[in-house]
Amino acid sequence: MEETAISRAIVRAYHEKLLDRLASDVIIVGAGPSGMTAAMYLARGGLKVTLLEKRLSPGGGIWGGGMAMSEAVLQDDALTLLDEIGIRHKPGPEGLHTADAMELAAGLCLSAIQAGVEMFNLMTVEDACVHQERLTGVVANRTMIAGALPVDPITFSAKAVVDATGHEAVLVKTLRKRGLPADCTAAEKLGEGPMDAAAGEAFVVENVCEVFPGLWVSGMSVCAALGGPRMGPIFGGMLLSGKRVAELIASALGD
Ligand code: 48F
Repeated sequence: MEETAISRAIVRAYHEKLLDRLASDVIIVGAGPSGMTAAMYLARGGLKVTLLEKRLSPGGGIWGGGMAMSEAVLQDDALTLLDEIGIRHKPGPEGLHTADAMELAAGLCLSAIQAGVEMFNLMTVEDACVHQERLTGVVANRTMIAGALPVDPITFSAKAVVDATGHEAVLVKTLRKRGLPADCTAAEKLGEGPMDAAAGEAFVVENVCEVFPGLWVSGMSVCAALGGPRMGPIFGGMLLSGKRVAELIASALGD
């Protein structure tokens, strides 16, 4: 076997995938719990879903649980979703439940990919494409290049984009920096509030929305975009927020 055959296999497979995914139905930015859940449900619904993640490993904040103790805490509402994708859980104190953080991160990742999601890691989204006051895609670069070298990014287009970048709310901040949307009071409140676990968990599900034409927020980005409270290391709201954004987008694209 020639070594170049190995290289040829990588280059061909990767670039076929990349070429195919320059245009998608939905782009999810950020492979945390909310982004992977949203991606999985949208792909299960038959949409072409591409997920861009800046780090090497998908999973976002799941891996470290709380203070690097790798257990994910979840509430009753999230158990059906865990059961659906085969992630085991145990009863914990005061009506809460725990799941192994590694199993949750890996299980969500596998379920999303097996549903048809194409994930690109080491891909940092740094800007948005906006045409006639609608978000039409994202601008991305290799994480190793972004901000480090004078190399231009490339673009990915989609009918709908989800900012699932967690506390960073990268796309929301990018638009806001440019004064978009001009009439959005929500954007003026950018930045999450102090910790209130119960209120924060409800907020990330109830306030999932299209913050700018073509751009939805899910997970912690909802709080960062709309001024909701942070909630610390509890993950049920993130999963349910991802599911909610998938429902809203499926319905919007179906109209
Ligand atoms: O932070 P993250 O896990 O977001 P989430 O899905 O869940 C939040 C919880 O983990 C945790 C919590 C609340 O206290 O329970 O914080 O809302 O995942 C966000 C993902 O987005 C990636 C980042 O590496 C992470 O995997 N990300 C961030 N910025 C970019 C990005 C970017 N510019 N381009 C691509 N990916």
